[in-house]
Amino acid sequence: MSTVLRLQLYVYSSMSTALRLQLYVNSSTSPALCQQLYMNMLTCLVYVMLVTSLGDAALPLVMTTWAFKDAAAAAWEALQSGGSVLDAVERGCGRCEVDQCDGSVGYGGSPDETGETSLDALIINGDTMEVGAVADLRRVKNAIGVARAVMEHTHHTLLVGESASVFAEDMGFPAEDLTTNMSMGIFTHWLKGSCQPNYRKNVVPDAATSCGPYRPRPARSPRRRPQPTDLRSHDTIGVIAISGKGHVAAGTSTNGANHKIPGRVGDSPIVGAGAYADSSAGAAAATGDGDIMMRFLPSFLAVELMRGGSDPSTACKAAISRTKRHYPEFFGAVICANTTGHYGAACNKLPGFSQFSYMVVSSESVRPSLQTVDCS
Ligand code: SD4
Repeated sequence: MSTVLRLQLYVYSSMSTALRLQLYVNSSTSPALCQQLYMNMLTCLVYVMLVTSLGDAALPLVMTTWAFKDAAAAAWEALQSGGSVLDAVERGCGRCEVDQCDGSVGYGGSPDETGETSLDALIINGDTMEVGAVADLRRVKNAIGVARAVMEHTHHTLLVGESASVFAEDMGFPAEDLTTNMSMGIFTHWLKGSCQPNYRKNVVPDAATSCGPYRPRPARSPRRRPQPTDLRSHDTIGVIAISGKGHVAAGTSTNGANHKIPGRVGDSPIVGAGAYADSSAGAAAATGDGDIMMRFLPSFLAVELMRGGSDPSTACKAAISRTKRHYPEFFGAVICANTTGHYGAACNKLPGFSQFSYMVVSSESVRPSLQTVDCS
């Protein structure tokens, strides 16, 4: 057979496998058959392009919520220097704790009703399903480090409040004042403004106009107060790290919500809410209104959907839609990645929040690249 044309097409799919399409044509092949073969090949190509367009896919992969570039770089650097995915998550979150990312991670942000900053953090090992978390942590800056210490030096999953701080000090974390001029300024401004906004409802004096102390309001039908509106300025860091061998880890760190009631714990340190990872499926992390989002375990839901075959964007969207069904006005976003290195994100569209930014680093990009997704 005299080959007159051999057309080869290699397509590298997202799963790090190469697809090779070859078309052999010889002089006895009829033009009609040639055309048919060529069309078939094009169809194949379109199919593969569709599959690969679900998001760039390359491992290892690091993803963070928001435009936290330095945190993404720190996580990536940890992987590149031989660290584990847990190291990457810890380094990424830890970077934001030091940098006080957006004022909503680490010390000196989100003063509570008494002016104090407290921290929430979580880390999860998707290989072993070990989890360490701290909530309402006081006096200790490195919340993600303490979360990891809970995972590695206890059989518990979550430590909270003063006892978590004592645990941290015992583990060698320095005790420091988390208050800064900035957090004090936010707090005094809030006090001067009659403690508006706040998270109280059905109390006397009326929480919509006055500071506390509050008592329950003796009313027959509790009045539903709308969710405080200008409490969106909080941007938790969530980090997902997936190694070249498919080890998956995730974590979060945040100082929660401005003017929260002391003792309040958000979604970030709650496994399945703030983050989730399972090396047999993928990982997800959430940011936004934790009081609402934690009721729906969006990270767990997204990972389970990816396990069932959903692509990461679809899984993230479904996690957002589940919450939205009950709370159409909630503020939130989710990032998702599966074990093949596909990733995606989704967010709930609100006035003033139509796009969500997140960072991605992979063996393809090497430097953190800013990605955005349109909210819906
Ligand atoms: C919380 N989810 O404590 C955190 C805050 C946050 O973007 O993510 N803001 O509710």
